Amino acid sequence: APTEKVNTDIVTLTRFLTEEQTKHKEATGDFTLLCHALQFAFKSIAYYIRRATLINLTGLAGSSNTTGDDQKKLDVIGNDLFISAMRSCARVRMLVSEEEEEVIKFDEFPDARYAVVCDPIDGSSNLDAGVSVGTIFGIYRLEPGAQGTKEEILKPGTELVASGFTMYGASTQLVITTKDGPVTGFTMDNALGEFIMTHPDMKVPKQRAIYSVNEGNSLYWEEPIKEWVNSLKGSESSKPYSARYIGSMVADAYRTLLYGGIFAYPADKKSPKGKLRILYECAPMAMVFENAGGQAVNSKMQRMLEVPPEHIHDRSGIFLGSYDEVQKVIDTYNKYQK
Ligand code: P6P
Repeated sequence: APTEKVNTDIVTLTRFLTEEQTKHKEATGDFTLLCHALQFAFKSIAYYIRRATLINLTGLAGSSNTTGDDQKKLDVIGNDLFISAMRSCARVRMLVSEEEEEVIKFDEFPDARYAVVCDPIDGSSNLDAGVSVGTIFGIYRLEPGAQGTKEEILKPGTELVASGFTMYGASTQLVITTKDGPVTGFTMDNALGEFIMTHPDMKVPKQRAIYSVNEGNSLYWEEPIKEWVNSLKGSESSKPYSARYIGSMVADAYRTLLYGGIFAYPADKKSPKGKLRILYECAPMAMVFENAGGQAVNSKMQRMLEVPPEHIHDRSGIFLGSYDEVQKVIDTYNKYQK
């Protein structure tokens, strides 16, 4: 009897990283070891999030982070897991985390050549409601002799060597890209405990009538943004767009990457610098979307990847998604610049 067609040539993240390393003759393997530590951090965070309700980890941890948000126990655990994973691979010189006011320097590894920026559990305010949350990360290469000072990490996203995110949703999805490289998606197989390549060479659709923005802020928006959003609501000659807003950046970004459309968190009169962070939210996501054929700009319509942060928790407005959809915002904004 014919045997069931079984794919015996499964590409795991581990195999993908090995294949990537062999493409670079000069590679020392440091980046690969760093990515294995990242992989373990994602697996452990996924494990705790999946069990959070069961072991009642969804309450408040009684402490608050640098920005004063109520810190959930899982925020603390996610941050601690991430820090120990980055320290243990001995390939990271310094780490910037959304949960840490200052840079974390790993002085025990003075010759380590990488810096990592991360938001260990972005969207954590949604955790109790069971909404998908995620980890966003970026990897920079430091100059030889770097001391791990905060000035060394205040770089624009154009200097990222890799970035991506892991979404803890119905399944655990990892999206990763390298500078000028393709965007690759992996899905966690819980039985194997492995990330399996499921989305090779991801491309964001060139256009899609979906917009994702918190219209509760529209009172504070600048005129061009109000006009742009209103233009999406249809007229005699154009069908209205669909509105989709989860309120968790990784979930909104992942849907936008797969289906197309635009995600926006504009800077506004209430938050003149915007809400989302340049280093560990805007820049890593911008590189993913540019490498997938999309665009990412800030509230002045500057290319997001060229905007360096003034300090490690610096914020920015952001418009991210299908090339043509971001272009619509740019074109509307430019009408006001004459
Ligand atoms: P708002 C979650 O708190 C977060 O940092 C992002 O994940 C998300 O995109 C944004 O803030 C949601 O902000 O103001 O719409 O609730």
